[in-house]
Amino acid sequence: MKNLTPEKKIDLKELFKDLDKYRPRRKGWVWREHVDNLNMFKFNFHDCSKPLKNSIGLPAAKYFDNIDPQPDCVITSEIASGRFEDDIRRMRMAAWHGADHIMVIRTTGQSHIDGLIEGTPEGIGGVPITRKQLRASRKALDMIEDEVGRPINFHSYVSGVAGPEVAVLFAEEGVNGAHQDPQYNVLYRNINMKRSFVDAAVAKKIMAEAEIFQIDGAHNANATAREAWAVMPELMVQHAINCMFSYKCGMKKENIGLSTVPPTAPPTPKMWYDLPYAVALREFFSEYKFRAQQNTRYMEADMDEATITHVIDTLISKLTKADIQSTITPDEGRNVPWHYNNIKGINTAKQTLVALDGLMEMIQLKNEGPLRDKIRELKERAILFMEEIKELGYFKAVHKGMFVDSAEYPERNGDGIARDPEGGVAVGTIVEKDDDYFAPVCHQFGQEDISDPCKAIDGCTFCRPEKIQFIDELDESDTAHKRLEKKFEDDDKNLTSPEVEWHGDGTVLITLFFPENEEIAKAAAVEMGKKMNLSNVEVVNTAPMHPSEGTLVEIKGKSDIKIDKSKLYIPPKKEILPEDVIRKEIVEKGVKVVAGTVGEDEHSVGLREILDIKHGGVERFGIKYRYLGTSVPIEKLVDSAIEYGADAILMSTIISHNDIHVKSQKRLHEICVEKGVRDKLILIGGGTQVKDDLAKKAGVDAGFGRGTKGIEVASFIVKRLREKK
Ligand code: Z97
Repeated sequence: MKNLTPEKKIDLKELFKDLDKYRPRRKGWVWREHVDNLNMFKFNFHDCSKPLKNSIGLPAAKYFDNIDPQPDCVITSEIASGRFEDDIRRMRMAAWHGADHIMVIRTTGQSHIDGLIEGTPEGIGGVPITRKQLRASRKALDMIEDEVGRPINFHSYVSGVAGPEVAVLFAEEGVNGAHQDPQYNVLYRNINMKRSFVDAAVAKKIMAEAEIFQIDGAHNANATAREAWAVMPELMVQHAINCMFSYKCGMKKENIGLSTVPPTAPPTPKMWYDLPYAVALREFFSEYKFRAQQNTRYMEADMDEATITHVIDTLISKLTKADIQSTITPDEGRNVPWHYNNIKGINTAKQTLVALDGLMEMIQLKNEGPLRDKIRELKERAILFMEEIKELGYFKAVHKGMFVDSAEYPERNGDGIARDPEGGVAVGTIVEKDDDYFAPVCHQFGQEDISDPCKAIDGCTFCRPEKIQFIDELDESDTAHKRLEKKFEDDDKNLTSPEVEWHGDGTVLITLFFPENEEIAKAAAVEMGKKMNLSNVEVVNTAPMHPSEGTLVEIKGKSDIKIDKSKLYIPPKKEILPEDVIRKEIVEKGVKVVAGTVGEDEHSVGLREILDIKHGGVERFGIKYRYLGTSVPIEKLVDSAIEYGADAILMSTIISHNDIHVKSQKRLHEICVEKGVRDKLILIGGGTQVKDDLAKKAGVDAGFGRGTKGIEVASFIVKRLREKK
């Protein structure tokens, strides 16, 4: 496989080639490489890691020499479009923004599938996935990690009654991280609890051998409980059960991660709940890793609200030194995780963590007062909970509905999730091992005292991966190639269309404000979408600004317009010199300009913006100017330039009927020639209708049209002065 280059899209046909021969190049989880005192531009970072080879920095990076510092905490992106062939592009975009943990999540449960189809029922976006999908994703990530210059962890779930088989598949295919928690299966998927723990023991053993990093499922109680903050004590107990069970199955503590979620969201007074909880967890589980995830329980459709909660949650991660910061797409509440929203989530985490660099060197959490009191209280409640469970036994405790009760322990509302130890999916399927039981596979509960159990079959698939059976596609009517036909066709015809998750899905999001109440605004917005020829128009968010004065509405819809790329006019890129270079040369040379609006023209705003320091005009770069005002005779501009010793004339014409702007430019050039100063002066024409090519034809050096920034003019002057030397 060839290396990726930033200018080129990933070649899916090439990616699929020889997949049967692909082998993952490493196993296990990789953390970021911390750098002590990282120097970037004029700044020093204390909590950052090795920078990327290729990346896209935060929007403000352009003011800071385009640096893109990477926090030392792993950043996760959850990708769930349901089509791995489209997800691959999203993974690449995510990696470029700073994600090094790519989690594929699904919208329907793998846990509902009882056995392997081929390889696994592991699904993405509700689609059962195959070895092919895992392999193609991991192979693409190999290339992507080379491109960005940092290892990327690939992650999915080991759950359901097919959990052990899924674990085998993941170990074979180089999956680096996985959720695994038997309590998840019991509580949320109603899998028989005995079966669930036996499966978990097998799965965890395999994961341990493959060094797969594990994340538990305690956070699901936050998402399920009626009052997500009331379950804090029990969550500690859930974490404890899974941590110790995993450790006893052979997992290293550093490969065990607690999945934590700050349980509240504004308008609650978040710090009173979320901070003590996070600190208490850190203290109880100091030997384990922390995967912090933002609160999604209270997220609905407002992107800004979700983002702000994410920032505050990330502050808590920083205060308690989380090892992995998960990011949810802020559109999760709308159930539309789109490409660019994955990136928004990653940027939110990156921006927050970088901004908080060094925070814990400057501040300290108080060891007395309300924080400590709350921590103590939470710990006491958790210990009491654990003691009751120990007395009852876990199975009986679950039977009694002790978990996910909406009251804070020891109070109980009696609405917990109760499961029957003799019920649930796959009940009665545990068979005790015979004394002479023998399984010829490594990393499983076979005959524990045999060192190489797979010798009997001449090697298992862990020892001899060439034995792995690779089936390209299971369902001939729904193959990756078939799904990609439309894309390949568009590529051949040079067509492009908007998308949010799948190639050319045509989805667009439109923001509208109506001076109406919410009901009218919603209905009007849908009508607008239809009149804009969109199909499947749906309101995804409304925000009343006032009960009657106005409502903001966001709609999504589909467009079938395709754009022919070969017919697009793409203006040539303007090469602008860096700010500090412009400033240095201008100050050295003492550049001066004369400026004015010519003809019968009283417009001055545009030209003033190009001149004044306030909005980044040429003055900002050290250019001195003499502004002559409006309706200036062209001759006066030239005389003034001579008298002032100017290097350039900036002549603006806004009114442009009869091509007056072109005529004025021609005149300016001629007067300068007549007065013998044409070689000395740089002549620049500006104005909304001005075009560079026509201006040059008229005899001036450059023309700047609508939307020009001061830096473009300053950069042009510097370049021209260099040529004149
Ligand atoms: C997260 N944002 O990252 P099924 N096992 C455990 C789980 O927590 C989950 C599954 C399996 C969330 C998204 C929520 N967790 C994922 C311990 C799901 C998935 O195939 O959907 O039944 O299992 O944690």
